[in-house]
Amino acid sequence: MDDRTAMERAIALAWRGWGRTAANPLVGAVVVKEGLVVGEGFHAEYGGPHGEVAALAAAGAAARGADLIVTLEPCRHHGKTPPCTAAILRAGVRRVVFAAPDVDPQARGGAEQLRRDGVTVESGLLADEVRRQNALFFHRHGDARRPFVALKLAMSLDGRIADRSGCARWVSGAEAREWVHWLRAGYDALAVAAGTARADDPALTVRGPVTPLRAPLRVLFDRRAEVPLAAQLVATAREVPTLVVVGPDAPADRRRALETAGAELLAAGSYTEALEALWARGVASVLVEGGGVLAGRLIEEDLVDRLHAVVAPLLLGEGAVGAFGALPGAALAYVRRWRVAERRALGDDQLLTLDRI
Ligand code: AOF
Ligand code: ZN
Repeated sequence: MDDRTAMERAIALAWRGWGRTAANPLVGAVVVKEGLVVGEGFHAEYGGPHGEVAALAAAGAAARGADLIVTLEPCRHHGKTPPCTAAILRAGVRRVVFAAPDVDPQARGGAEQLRRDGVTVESGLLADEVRRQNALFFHRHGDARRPFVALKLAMSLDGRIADRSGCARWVSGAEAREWVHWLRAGYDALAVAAGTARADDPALTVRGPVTPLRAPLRVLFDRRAEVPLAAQLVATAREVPTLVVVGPDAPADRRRALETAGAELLAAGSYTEALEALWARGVASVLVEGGGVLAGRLIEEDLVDRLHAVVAPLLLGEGAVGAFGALPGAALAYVRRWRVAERRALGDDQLLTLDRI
């Protein structure tokens, strides 16, 4: 197995930690000796063994003189677990190939350490892919003082998220809907606007292939605090943590009613302010699932880091609900182009994942 194939395998292994590792990164590793895989592993859970350590344990004595291909630079710190650099030395690994350098100030610097100890170290292979895989982790250690914001919209070919009567069940097919549950598992919070809570009455819980280590906080953007108390989000607020972002002049009686129902309230005058408050509360990533007006506003205010468009094979036509609300028109010559991070089929639907450049 060559380095690139091994790194692809390591990236695939790393995804198995999705929903279980936050605030830590997704990390996969493969131990290769004389072209053969002798061990592999991944970081399976926050606080548990790192990907490198899992792979080395699987390889056992075969790791001596072998190459370690790992998605992230090995750590050199004593955190929840001992340094990976020490485990690598102890195992007798000859060469380490990692994709992206670590950015955690406590953990970084492992490459330098390993070189000093006589290990051959190479980096950069498939680094962009690993950065995309760990966008939430890198964002957390960046200087934005707000959560990573992803926007997920299931839309028709003509960019509509609901028909002219407001019905959105279902634009996308079963496979795409299962993927959304997988996606939800990796986020600290899941958000919708009040209009969507009223029209679709979503539960915003994770009911898919991955059970997250911690259930995501549900966030409702409801400036006027007008969500019906019978809406699922409010009615189950005692079982699943729910936060309602209201405007500064939301009626006091409505606010009280939401609090009595078990929701946490946050008053904010703008989306930026709301996101900063969420960040301060420990929310480092939010998946926004609609509706179109909220989506348009977040795009307009340049608050979206990643956009997942699930395009279904249908057209909803005139009068149907647009995916980006009243997003102001832009001149083609100046409009932002997004970077394509992923495109693949989800059943009959097409997933297009775009990252903000
Ligand atoms: C992981 N898993 O596979 C690798 C990590 O608190 P600790 O001790 O688990 O350390 C977390 C830091 O270690 C994390 O922020 C990252 O910088 C580094 N590498 N972490 O959880 C792994 N390789
Ligand atoms: Zn480590």
